[in-house]
Amino acid sequence: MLKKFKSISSFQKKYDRDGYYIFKDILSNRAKKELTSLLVQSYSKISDSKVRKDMLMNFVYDYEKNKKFDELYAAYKIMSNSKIFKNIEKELITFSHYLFNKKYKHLTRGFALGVKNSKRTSYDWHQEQAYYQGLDETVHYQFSMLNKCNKSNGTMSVLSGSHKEGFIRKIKDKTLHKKSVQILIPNNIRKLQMKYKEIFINLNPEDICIFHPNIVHKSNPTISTKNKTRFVGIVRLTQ
Ligand SMILES: O=C(O)CCC(=O)C(=O)O
Ligand SMILES: [Fe+2]
Repeated sequence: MLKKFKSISSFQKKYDRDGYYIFKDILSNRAKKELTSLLVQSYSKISDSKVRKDMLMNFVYDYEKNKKFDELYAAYKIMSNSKIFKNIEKELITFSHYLFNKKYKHLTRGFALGVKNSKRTSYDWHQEQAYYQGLDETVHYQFSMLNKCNKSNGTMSVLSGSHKEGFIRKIKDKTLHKKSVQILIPNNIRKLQMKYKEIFINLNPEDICIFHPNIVHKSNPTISTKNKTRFVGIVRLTQ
């Protein structure tokens, strides 16, 4: 799934400084193909007819628009429990050991959806640590499952260096409704936005981003009229 690890000399310094790092060209062609076919298969399972690759973005956009949230969640479960996700997770466990010289294990697996004109699956500013309180030294990975991720299709952005704030305990729950993602936004977010630079995480389909549990980050609205949906795989590990 992952290409052979090259020595990544710039990693530690940049990760410590910025709170995130993008490993370029690390996901194998096989993994990329399997992730795309997983999307095709999973959405076909919840649909009456086969969903082709070129239909995926519009398919999810239409389901979201028609509030078919339970069906979308069913596809989400299929994907999170798939062999390909488990394999990528397994390799990221080995990879994390290589990076930090510490042992890691499964925390969660899944993916984030960004859908045009919908806020339901979109995260406002948050630290991952807010969702995993009590767990120390988690690591978080994100990778594209289909297309490039950039500002135009609402890729996540980070406040570079904000992990140095440590865990911010004063947070507000701004969750929209029962079937939307939980939003835990730091009370001092305006201050943080002034203090740290916002960076958009641009990912090619073969890249993987790692980020620190305390980096402040968020989803962004989809601007593109062509690429209406963004699919990003997520693997979270703990020690
Ligand atoms: O990519 C996104 O929309 C945000 C995802 C996120 O918050 C995460 O991966 O922890
Ligand atoms: Fe997050």
